[in-house]
This record gives sequence, C-alpha cells and structure tokens, in this order.
Amino acid sequence: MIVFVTGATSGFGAAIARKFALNGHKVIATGRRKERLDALAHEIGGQLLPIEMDVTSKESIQSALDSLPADWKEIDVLVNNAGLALGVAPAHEASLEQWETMIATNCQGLVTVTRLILPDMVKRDRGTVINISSSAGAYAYPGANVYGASKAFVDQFSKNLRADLAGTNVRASNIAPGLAGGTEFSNVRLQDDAAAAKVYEGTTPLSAEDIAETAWWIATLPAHVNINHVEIMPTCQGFGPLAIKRK
Ligand code: NDP
Ligand code: 8X3
Repeated sequence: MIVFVTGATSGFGAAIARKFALNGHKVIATGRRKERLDALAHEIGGQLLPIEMDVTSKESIQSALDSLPADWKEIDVLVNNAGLALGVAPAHEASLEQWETMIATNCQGLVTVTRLILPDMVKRDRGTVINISSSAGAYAYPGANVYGASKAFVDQFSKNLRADLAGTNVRASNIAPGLAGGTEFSNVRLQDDAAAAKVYEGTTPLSAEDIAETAWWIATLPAHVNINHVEIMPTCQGFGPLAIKRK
C-alpha cells in the first residue's frame, strides 16, 4: 500500500507512519517541520518519503502531490491526522486568531487534502480515507469551543464521505480518540510544558501507538468492510455529569 499521512512530524502521525512503514508499506510522511520528517526517513529508510507540507495552504498541498515520484502517486490510504487545539479560554475571551488557525487546519486543511487526493482513489476504485477527529467533537467541555466544533465537523464530514462513496471500493473512517498522551497536543494547546505534563498526571492515557494500531486495523480489514466510526478512550476516562450552575 501507499499511505499518505498528514502531521507525521510527531504524535499520532509519526506513530502511524512508523506502523505502516515497518510493516512493509510505502509511507509519504508530511508536515511543516521538515527536519522531523527527515529524521523519521533516516530512522525508517527508503519506505518513507518525507515531504514538507502545510495543510492550511492549498498551494503547499498541491505542490507536495505534484512532487510525488511516479511510483508513489497511487495513494491507497490517506490519514488525515494533522490538527491542533489552541487555548482553553472560554468563548468570550478566546483568541479569534487561534480560532481561525484551528478552523484552517482541522477543517479547511482536512477537506482540501481529501478533495485533492480522493478523485484518483475513486478513479481506481480503491482506497481508504481515515480521519482523526476527537471525543471533543462529541462531548462538550468548557474551553473546547472551536476545537470541539472543528472535530464535530470532521465526524460529520467523514459520515458524509461515506454517503458519497457508498457502492464504491473507497472507504471512509473516523477515529475519535479521547485523552492521549506522549504527543505534543497539550504542549501546543497550552504553550506551557509544565501545564501540559499536568494534563496527564495520575493517568494512563491512550498512546500514539494505540491510535496507530487502530488506523492499521481499519486499513487492513477486508476490502468489503468499512469502519465508519471508532471512539476510543483510556480506561481512566469516563463521562462527566451535565453541569448545573446554582445561584
Ligand atoms: P501533535 O501536536 O503531537 O501532532 C500534531 C501534528 O499535526 C504535528 O505533526 C503537526 O506537524 C501537524 N500539524 C499541525 N498544523 C499543521 C499544518 N498547518 N500543516 C501540516 N501539519 C500540521 O498532536 P497529536 O498527535 O496528539 O494529534 C494528532 C491529531 O489527533 C490532531 O488532529 C488532534 O486534534 C487529534 N487528537 C489528539 C488527541 C490527544 O489527546 N492527543 C485526542 C484526540 C484527537 P507540524 O507542526 O510539523 O506541521
Ligand atoms: C483531544 C482530546 O479531551 O483534550 O482531542 O479535547 S481533548
């Protein structure tokens, strides 16, 4: 298989790239930090092709795709993993610029990559699109405002892809992870490494490898099986009660 992974410079994306490449598949690893991608390519070898790509730029995505060597062009699996949360401030105090960046990355970026890769999958009548949303797309919590909404968008976009692709051999899946550690997610969100470490204190969160295993499972099931949606939480995580503010 040829696997195209967005956000492969750290966390889930790097683990997914490793999983597929170490199992003998060709992986196109993309992200903005080229030196991270080069280090991954050095670690893995010729199975992994590092390509600098910013999902918020249509030109960057198009030029990444145009640059693929002839024997890397037929993408079988697209993993739309690149994404981020920025901040935990309530909606009336949150940074509008951070909201714009989350929408540009998690929503606009994901649909642009998909739209540019999907037609060839449909033409070949073969392929799997795996989107990474979040439990934050289904369960509201204070400070999740636009991040959670952007992931609800990914959930629904994944279902609507299924609706359009039904009857073809192109599959569309959505993975919605809960608390996951060992990635840079909270460092990016909080811009404070000590505060980021505290998020996982006293927990055994999901790991990037847990998500890579899930993506691997989805992509290697028999061709007639489409996993629509997988929601995963660590056993230490559960559901909160609805909040009631009393006077
Ligand atoms: P990381 O911060 O470790 O990884 C995020 C990846 O996204 C990086 O490789 C980063 O690469 C990439 N990225 C961000 N912006 C862009 C951009 N503009 N263009 C290209 N790549 C970009 O976080 P995780 O691995 O934890 O997160 C991966 C995905 O999983 C995200 O979509 C996140 O929302 C989601 N998720 C995470 C959970 C968690 O608890 N960790 C739980 C549920 C979902 P670079 O900066 O080099 O471009
Ligand atoms: C990441 C999970 O709970 O931090 O998407 O929003 S959470």
